[in-house]
Amino acid sequence: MSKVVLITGATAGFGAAAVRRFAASGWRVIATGRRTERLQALVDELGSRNVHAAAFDIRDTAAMDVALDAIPADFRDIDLLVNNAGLALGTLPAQDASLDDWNTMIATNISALVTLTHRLLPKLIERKGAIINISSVASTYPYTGGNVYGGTKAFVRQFSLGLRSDLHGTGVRVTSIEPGMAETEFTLVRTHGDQSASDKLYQGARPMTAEDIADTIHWVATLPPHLNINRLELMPVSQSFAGFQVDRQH
Ligand code: NDP
Ligand code: 8X3
Repeated sequence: MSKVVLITGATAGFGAAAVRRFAASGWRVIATGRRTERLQALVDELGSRNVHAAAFDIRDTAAMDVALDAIPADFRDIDLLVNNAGLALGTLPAQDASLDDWNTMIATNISALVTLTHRLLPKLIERKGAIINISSVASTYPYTGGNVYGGTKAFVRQFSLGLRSDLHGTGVRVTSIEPGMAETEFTLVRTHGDQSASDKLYQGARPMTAEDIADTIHWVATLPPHLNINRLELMPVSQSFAGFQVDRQH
């Protein structure tokens, strides 16, 4: 019987590419996200024997539980959880940022991720499975306007390392993948729908692609079971680090 992966945030970007990558190598995939029509398009493209669509807002724990209870028998033995759903909202410095945006990021990137992980841990332990969490380079390198987004991704990285420790002896593997700039709908969402801002950021920058990250997730997941990648940071060649800033006015 082929393995089963549950991928959150499967309606776009890394998640949609990961659904295709895992389905192509024979995994059965539970694809989640809010946009039902996009999930259905994946089922139509890849087949209902290979993909089960579970549409819910990941911040809604009751809806999550209904969706988990409705997973068909063929997809219930989950071997891998890919916690990918997430978002950045806004690029303003903390003093000008929206508190609603901050709370949405915390609810999605942290609270929903830990809730789903908690729900699936018994099954993942039973299966000697794996968890791959999508963090970000923003978890390590601060930048102006990254405030709460970077904080949520630092949580994801540290939670991943903590899980490794707690799951010692269970055979469950845990990885934090920390990508830099990749062209997806990420910037469109971050700018509240400003397509020109998104196009401008990626234009000429040779960003990573969703497929680059999907291949990386798939590679981590298919390593021999005695190997654990703890953290994996990757960037496009065109992106690197900037220096500190110094204020000479005050
Ligand atoms: P996209 O915006 O293309 O995809 C985000 C996915 O998250 C969508 O499928 C969306 O589904 C889902 N999602 C967001 N909010 C919710 C919600 N409330 N309930 C259910 N699903 C939700 O972005 P990426 O593919 O780029 O991002 C994937 C992950 O990678 C995120 O965690 C992001 O922070 C991280 N990341 C992205 C980088 C980049 O440069 N692109 C770099 C580093 C990390 P829907 O809207 O249908 O619900
Ligand atoms: C997304 C990468 O550099 O925009 O997590 O924060 S970055």
